[in-house]
Amino acid sequence: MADITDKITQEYDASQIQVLEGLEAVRKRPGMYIGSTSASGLHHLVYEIVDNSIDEALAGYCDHIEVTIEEGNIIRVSDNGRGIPVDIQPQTGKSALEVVFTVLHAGGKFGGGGYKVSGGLHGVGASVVNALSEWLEVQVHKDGKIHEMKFSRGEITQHITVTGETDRTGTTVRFKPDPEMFETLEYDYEILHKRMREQAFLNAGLRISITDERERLDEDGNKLEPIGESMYYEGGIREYVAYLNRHKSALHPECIYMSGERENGECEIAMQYNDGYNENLVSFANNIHTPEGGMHETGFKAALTRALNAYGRQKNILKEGDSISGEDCREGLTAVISVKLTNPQFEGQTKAKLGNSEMRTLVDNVVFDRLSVFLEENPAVGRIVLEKAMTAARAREAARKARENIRRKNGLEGFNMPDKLRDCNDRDPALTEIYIVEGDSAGGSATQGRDSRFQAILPLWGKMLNVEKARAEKVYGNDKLTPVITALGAGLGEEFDVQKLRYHKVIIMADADVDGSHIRTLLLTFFFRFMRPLIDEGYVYSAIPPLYKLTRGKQTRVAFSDEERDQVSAEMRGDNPNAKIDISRFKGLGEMDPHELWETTMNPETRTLKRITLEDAVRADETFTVLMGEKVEPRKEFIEKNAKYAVNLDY
Ligand code: TSJ
Repeated sequence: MADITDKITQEYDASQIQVLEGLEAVRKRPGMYIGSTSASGLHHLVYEIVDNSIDEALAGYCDHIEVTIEEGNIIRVSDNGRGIPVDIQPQTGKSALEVVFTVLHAGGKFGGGGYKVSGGLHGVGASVVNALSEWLEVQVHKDGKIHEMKFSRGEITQHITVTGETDRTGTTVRFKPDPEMFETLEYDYEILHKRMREQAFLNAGLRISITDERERLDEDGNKLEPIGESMYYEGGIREYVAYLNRHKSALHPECIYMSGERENGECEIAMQYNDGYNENLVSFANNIHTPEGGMHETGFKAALTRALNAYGRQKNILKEGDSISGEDCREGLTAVISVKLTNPQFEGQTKAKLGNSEMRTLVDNVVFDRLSVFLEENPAVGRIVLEKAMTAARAREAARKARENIRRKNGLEGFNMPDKLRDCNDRDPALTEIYIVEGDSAGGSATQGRDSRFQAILPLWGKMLNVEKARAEKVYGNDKLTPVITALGAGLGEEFDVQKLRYHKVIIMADADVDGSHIRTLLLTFFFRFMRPLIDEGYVYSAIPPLYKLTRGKQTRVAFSDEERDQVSAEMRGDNPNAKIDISRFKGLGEMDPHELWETTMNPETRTLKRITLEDAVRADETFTVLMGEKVEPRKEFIEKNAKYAVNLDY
């Protein structure tokens, strides 16, 4: 008897040690498991938990998930699934519930059955979340009872306990991220909301609700109601496409939906054209966003081009010698591609690209077959789509001719710099920078204040072109943007070549007011759409001019925020509480003298630059679409909503 007890205790100890070593590894190198310990990692914890409930929904046992941000940045996730099994399993002497939260990569391995594609992908993260939480508690409603278990930093603090009776089933997890592990603990409702909406779109018929219960006060200090939204999309990715096109004018009322499956996976595609010129492809593999594309996108593009060319020829819409390229076929197209497969291979720098070539074949076959049938059955839509692609093809040809013209006029490439450009002396792009400055007077100060060895100045003035409505060839002829294109020297659109870039820092310098943020939005949108590698490779910056100037006698200092103003003012006052400190607000860059501008905003030793991220550019592009797009309603709404925050349009 003693022997047996001993043996069990020993085995238990051994597995217990493994468990602790596993979770210790997570706490030692959290970045390995959740990417980072910044805000992104913090939000990742929620996705890891929610993914488990989504798997339960995919298995067909759960149709509602609730996500709540509680006071104190505690997260609660609740579902109405079967409830994690709580009975002790003979092989391990542990419950599935305990294993899920204490063993690394345990999820998805137990239970059996379930959805064939979800295995091994989701549900691996509960123990990671547990290890990185100051505390975590889980409640399982199952078999008429409420079962509860608690943990702290991955270690059990309360074994499974029955705390009451229930007439429903489901799982609820609450956790508080560990302050010892994360740089920030503040959850961003918008980030979680966006992710939950995306998941609701991807899982048709699943309701996902999100609530932010944290206290919020209005200007008068009164408590505001909690915010939240319950999201349920019967139409799944069809509704996703409609949502992505919500600020655009669609060319055909219904989106085109296609789906199909093979033994190794399944795919769903929804697409709809709008009257704009941008391509908006959003793809997923096993509900995971793949912003870098991959095989499923490749298959889609190839089949779309083939199907449209074949249809155009067959119906004699495309004449002898006419052809439409892949890009022509995707002008003004919004599409969502979602594939599900057993063994997804995620590749690329950010593991955001799907490598499985069988998904190319699957999506290609499904799209070519289903789209051909659709066009045959909907000739009115077929004609509209073909016309759109043919117009794009003609525009592209015109743009090519315009580019050749410009080249011929300029003679050899690289000479003929814009009149307004005050170039620098150094010619090595790696060492030089260009300031694109709003307004002639600020341009003057910048030209006088700069270090002309490595800093070039290009002033822009007047109203910029509305890029949303403009095609490439108009951009070429535009007198505001041509100097930017010529000064950067790397071309435009498909021909943009970052190797030819003449400066490795492209710095937008505009006022911190509404006009300034408009110029920034315009330039970022332009770069995003026509010089994308410039953004992707991190060459674009925003200069940060100061907001305040503080003077005490002969001493002058500046401040970049209200807090800094107060702090600097206190420092300048020192021990002399009666000192008179004059505080003035800079009204604009044009108001600063060249020396001030150099010291505060241009001198690499003392300035602050904000590097523009892809996210900043996407945000600018969205703002731009709303502000300048064809649709009046969203624009009015946006301006009304943001009127009092106009200054925050700043990127
Ligand atoms: F993983 C987790 F603990 F973080 C978590 C799991 C968190 C949340 C909010 C929910 C869940 C979860 C797990 N919801 N539903 C389930 N389902 C199961 O674990 C389950 C239930 C029954 C059976 C069965 O075969 O009877 C199998 C499984 C996998």
